[in-house]
Amino acid sequence: MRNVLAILSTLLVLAASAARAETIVITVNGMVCAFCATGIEKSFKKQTAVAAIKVDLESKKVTAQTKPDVLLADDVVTKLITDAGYAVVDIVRQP
Ligand SMILES: [Cu+2]
Repeated sequence: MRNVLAILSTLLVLAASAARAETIVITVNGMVCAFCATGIEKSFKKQTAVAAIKVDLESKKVTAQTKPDVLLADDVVTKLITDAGYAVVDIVRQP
């Protein structure tokens, strides 16, 4: 019984420490055309943490999907957008 409890608690700790993939929704000001979208997509795709990237000009939203166990920090996201010439309005993370 003691062994079972030990195994169960180990499993719980492992599950809690494994970082899941995240969806990061970034609201961006200044994107107006397909070239803006492509430029942003390219700079995000260069990041090893990014699994997928989608730019929606109408809603001004850039949606980045991260890989599991890697972090794409807010300051990195902000730098990618500002270096491309646009302004970050908001960053929302979804599990
Ligand atoms: Cu443009």
